[in-house]
Amino acid sequence: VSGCNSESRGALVVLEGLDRSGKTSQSSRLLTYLEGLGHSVELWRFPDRSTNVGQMISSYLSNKSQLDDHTIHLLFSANRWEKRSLMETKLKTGTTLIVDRYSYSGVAFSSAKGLGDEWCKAPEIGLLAPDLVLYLDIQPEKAAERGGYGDEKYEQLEFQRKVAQCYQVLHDASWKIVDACQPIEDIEKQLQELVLECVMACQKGKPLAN
Ligand code: T5A
Ligand code: NA
Repeated sequence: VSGCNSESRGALVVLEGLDRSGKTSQSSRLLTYLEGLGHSVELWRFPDRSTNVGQMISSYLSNKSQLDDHTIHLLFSANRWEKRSLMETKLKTGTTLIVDRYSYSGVAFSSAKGLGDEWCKAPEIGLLAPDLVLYLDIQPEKAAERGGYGDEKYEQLEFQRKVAQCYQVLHDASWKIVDACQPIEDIEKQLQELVLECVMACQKGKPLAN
């Protein structure tokens, strides 16, 4: 692990927000930025559609299969659990992970369907806690205008309005809320500062939490 002493660990940085809020665009910019500074860094995303569980999720999202709301919730969670130990290894050996969606998506999208908050949170207990959550804040109406929604399950304005409300009660101390309606480069600059500060704190020994 280049340039790191054995004590220093990577940071777990999560991007959250509504569909079309700009998470994927900003995640790849952050990757380029940190790589440019010589950090060991990887870009991850959930759902991870490459696994068997991920393929079931992908089929559901593209309306090729139907699943009970509880079942799909547990599959999204299982998809994070199947990556947990690799995630811990990467972080402990000094690699920073930029993660496009995580547990907050899991809870916000399922509670927007009417499942209970506590029930939604339960299977997330024991996953690694992010060091920083970057919430890309956009009005559902504005997001819907961007490049148009595709055919995926949740890409509907009425549903995204509910998701936005559900996200609002999930904030915790790890969250930074960024206005996602600014120009891409302005958002990029703000995220760079927040992430760099977080990466430094983790290198200096901020403990990894569940
Ligand atoms: N889900 C996910 C659950 O229900 N439970 C879970 O546990 C998890 C993990 C997965 C779906 O599954 C749900 C949530 C989702 O509905 P996904 O594969 O992550 O979805 O796809 P989306 O989040 O929908 O990804 P999108 O590609 O729609 O949105 P992004 O990544 O937020 O946005 P991005 O960067 O692709 O940008 C969208 C468009 O906007 C433009 C871009 O160029 C692009 O055209 N754009 C901007 N335009 C103007 N100004 C800016 N600042 C812009 N930034 C980007
Ligand atoms: Na995306």
